[in-house]
Amino acid sequence: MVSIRPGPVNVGGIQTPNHLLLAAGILGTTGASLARMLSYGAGAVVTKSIGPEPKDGHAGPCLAILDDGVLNAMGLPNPSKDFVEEISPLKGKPVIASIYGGNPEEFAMVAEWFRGSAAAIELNLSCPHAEGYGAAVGSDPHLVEACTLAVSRLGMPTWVKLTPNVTDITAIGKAAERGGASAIVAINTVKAMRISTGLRRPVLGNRYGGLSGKAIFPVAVRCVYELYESCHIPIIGCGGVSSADNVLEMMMAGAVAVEIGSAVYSDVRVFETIARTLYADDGVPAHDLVGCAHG
Ligand code: RRO
Repeated sequence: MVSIRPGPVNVGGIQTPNHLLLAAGILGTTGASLARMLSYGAGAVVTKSIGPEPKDGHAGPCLAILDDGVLNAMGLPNPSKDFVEEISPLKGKPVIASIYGGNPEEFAMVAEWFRGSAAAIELNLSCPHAEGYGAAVGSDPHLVEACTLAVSRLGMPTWVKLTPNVTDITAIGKAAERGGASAIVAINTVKAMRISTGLRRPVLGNRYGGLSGKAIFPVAVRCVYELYESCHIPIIGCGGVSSADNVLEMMMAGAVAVEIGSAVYSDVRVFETIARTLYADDGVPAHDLVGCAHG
């Protein structure tokens, strides 16, 4: 397996010590858990998504652990503006605030709360089960462009996390680019469901949820590959990454870095585990690999 030379990386307008970032929604609800993931080798950490009003989330069950993935319908639970104080001790660290809103004004308002405390903003335009939010907004290129512009014009590095649950993800990526995004994050979870044959009912309280983990890695690679062919801004690969070889594959598809989520459930030190095989002082520069699978 090829190795990468270690060293600082510029990821969508922020400096990180490596290519391995913590994805939104995993251990991102407290400043302490985010600090812990940084101390365990995450190059940057993304918070749980924060919105304009506090939200309790969907009725349970909210999570189902499957053979090759995780199905969730948390329902955007978050404390809204109070979360700003939660991450204030991490000021100056590579913390990215994931935010959601129902329109450009709400996105701009929530992003503004994090000015000075977050290194970048990640727009959640992709949660698959949030009425009026997430993919409900992020499937419309005009809304994606407008929401992205409302945040990018504030002057903070602006990442846009895309849904795979659309016919043409490149149309959404290009809309984010037109809106001034510094980077695209691909992908959020894949809309999915399971039914308990014993209970004859859907497993999740919300019936539908989002699938993450190893099962969606090929979908994520396909989306990164397509976006690389159509967009000119950096792409951060996300979805089922769980090994150093997965990181290389994402880079070859076109990702400059990756976000890791579900793999943290089975190895809380997955960043160090992956880094041990991914990096070597005599490795190749990462930029030699980014997009190299394109002909
Ligand atoms: O909170 C959730 O249910 C959730 C979010 Br915000 C998201 O972006 N993706 C997902 O699968 N679940």
